[in-house]
Amino acid sequence: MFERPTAGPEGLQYVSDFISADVERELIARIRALPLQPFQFGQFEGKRRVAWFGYQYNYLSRRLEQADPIPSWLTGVIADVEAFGGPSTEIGQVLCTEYDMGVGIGWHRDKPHFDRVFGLSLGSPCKFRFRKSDGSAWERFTLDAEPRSLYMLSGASRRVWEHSIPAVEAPRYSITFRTMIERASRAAGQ
Ligand SMILES: O=C(O)CCC(=O)C(=O)O
Repeated sequence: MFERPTAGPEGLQYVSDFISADVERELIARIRALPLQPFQFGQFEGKRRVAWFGYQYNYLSRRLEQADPIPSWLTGVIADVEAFGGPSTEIGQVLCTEYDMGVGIGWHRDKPHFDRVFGLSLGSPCKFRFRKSDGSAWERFTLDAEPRSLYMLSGASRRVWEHSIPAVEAPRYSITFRTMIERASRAAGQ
C-alpha cells in the first residue's frame, strides 16, 4: 500500500486507496453540503470553493484566526491520517475544497503557521505539480494524485518546493489536514 515516488521532492509520501469508494462518496456528499465559499486572498477571490475548520488564514490581516470546530464526520478519517503520520501527529486544521471543472490552484507553499500537510483527493484525478528553483532553472516533478489517495508534504517538499494543480478535467474535491507548527515545536521541547 505504501508507495514512495521513484523521484521527486524529499519528504513527499503518497499512498493510493487510502479510503474506500464508499467513504469517498460519503465525504464528497458531506463537502457538497457545506456552506462552501470562494477562496479569499485579501481583496481577490479564487475560483475554488472552500470551508475551513480549526483555523483559517486571513490574507488581509496575515494572521491565523479561529474557525468552526472540526466536524465529527471527519473524526474517523483524521484518526487514519494521524496514524499514517506517525507518533505525535495531531491534526489542528482542515480545509475542504471543491474544484469545479476547469479550476485549479496556482503555485504556492502553505503558510508557515502549519507544519506537515496531508491531502486526500476525492472525485477525480489531478496533476499535483512541484517546482523548485536552482537560481537559473526550475526543477519540476508531477505526482498523479488519484481519487481516494493521500499525499503527505513534509521536509523539502513542504518548505522548499512550491506546488500547484492545473485546471482539473472533472470536478475534484480535496480535504487537506495540517498539523500546527506551534504544537510541533512544543512536542519537540522547543
Ligand atoms: O487540493 C489539493 O490537494 C491541494 C490544496 C492546496 O494546495 C492548498 O489548499 O493549499
